[in-house]
Amino acid sequence: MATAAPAPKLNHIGLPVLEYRGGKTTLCAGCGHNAISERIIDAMFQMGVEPERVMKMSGIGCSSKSPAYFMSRAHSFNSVHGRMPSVSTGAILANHTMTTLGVSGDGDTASIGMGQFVHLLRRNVPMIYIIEDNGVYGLTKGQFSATADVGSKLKTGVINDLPPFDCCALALKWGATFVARSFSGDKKQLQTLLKAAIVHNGLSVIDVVSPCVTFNDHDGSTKSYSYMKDHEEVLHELDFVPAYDEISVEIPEGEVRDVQLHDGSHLRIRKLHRDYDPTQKLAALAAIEDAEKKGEVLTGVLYVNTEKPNFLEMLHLAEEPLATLPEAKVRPPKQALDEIMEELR
Ligand SMILES: Cc1ncc(C[n+]2csc(CCOP(=O)(O)OP(=O)(O)O)c2C)c(N)n1
Ligand code: SF4
Ligand SMILES: [Mg+2]
Repeated sequence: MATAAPAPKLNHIGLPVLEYRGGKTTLCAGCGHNAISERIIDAMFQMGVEPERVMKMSGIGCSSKSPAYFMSRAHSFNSVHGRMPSVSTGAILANHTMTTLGVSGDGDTASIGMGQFVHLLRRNVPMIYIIEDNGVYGLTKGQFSATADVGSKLKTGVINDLPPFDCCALALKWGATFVARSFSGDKKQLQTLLKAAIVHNGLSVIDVVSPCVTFNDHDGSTKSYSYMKDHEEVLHELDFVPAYDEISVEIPEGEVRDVQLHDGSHLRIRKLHRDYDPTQKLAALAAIEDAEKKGEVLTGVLYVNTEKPNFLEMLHLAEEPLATLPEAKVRPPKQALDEIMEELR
C-alpha cells in the first residue's frame, strides 16, 4: 500500500516553502546567482515574510533577471540598466509598508549604475540591496566590470589594469547602515545575513561574490569558485535569533557580540580569528583595505548601525502609505487653493 507523502513544513505564517518559489531559472547551470535565489527563498520562508508584501526590484543583467526565479507571489519591477535605486526610492516613498528587496549586478551597480547607487547610500533608503558580484557583464558576454580586480584575466587573455571599486567600502563610507560581504557558495552565512537584513530598518547592502561559470570562473580570475575557496577570510560565525524565538543561550563574554536589530531580533556575532567590532566604521574601512593588500576577501558583517535615521524618518512621512491615502488627504481643500490664488493676485 502506498504511503501518503508527508505534509510540507509550514512557516510561522502557515505557508510552505513552495509559496516562496519562482519560475524555472534560465541562467547557466552552476551560476552563483541561482544559489543566491535559493538563499533568498530560504530566508524569506524562515522569516515568515508575506510574499504579497514584498517588492522585488532589479536593473538589467543576468543577476537582474533572477527575481523572476523566486517569490512569484511578490510584486516585481525590472527597471532600466543601473536605474533600480531611483525606481526603488520612488516605490518605497509611495508605500513604505512593503519589504523591498533589490537584486543588482556589479555592472548594474558599479559601472552604469554608480551615480544612482551612491545616492541610495547617502539617503539610507530602507531596503535590501544585493549585488551579485562576478566581476564581469555576464549578460553581454563577459566584459570586465568596475569591480574586477587589477591583474584579473579574461578567458581571452585580456588583463584588467584598472583599479576596482569596492562596493562595501563605498556603502560604508557613504551611508548604508548594514554592510556585508558574502559568497554564493556559503549557504549558512548568506542565509543569516539575509535574515538580519530583512529586519534591519535602513539600507542593507550585501555584496555577494557570485562566480559566472561561463565567462569568469577560470585560473586568473579573482571571482571564481577556486579563488574564493583559497582567499575567503570569514570574519566571524553568525547566528540569527528572530524576535519570535526566545533567547535562551548564555552569551560567553568576549567570545560573542550580540547586536539587537530593530524588531527585537538578535544577530549573534561569534569571534573567529580576530577581534572585530562591526559597529566601528573606520575600523571596518581599515579591515577592507588591509584585506585587499593581502589579497584576501573578507566576508561577514562589515558594519551595522541601528541608530541612524533612514530616509523615510528624515522626511517625517505620514504613517499611512502615500499610495493608499484618500484623495481628501492628499489634495488641499478648495479654500486653501483660493487663499494661495488670493496671495498671488
Ligand atoms: C542603458 C544600457 N546600457 C547597456 C546595456 C547592455 N547591458 C545589458 S546587461 C549589461 C551588464 C550586466 O552586468 P552585471 O550588472 O554585472 O550583471 P551580470 O549579467 O554579470 O549578472 C550591459 C552592459 C543595457 N541593457 N542598457
Ligand atoms: S553568463 Fe555568467 S552570469 Fe550569466 S547566467 Fe551564465 S554563468 Fe550566470
Ligand atoms: Mg556581473
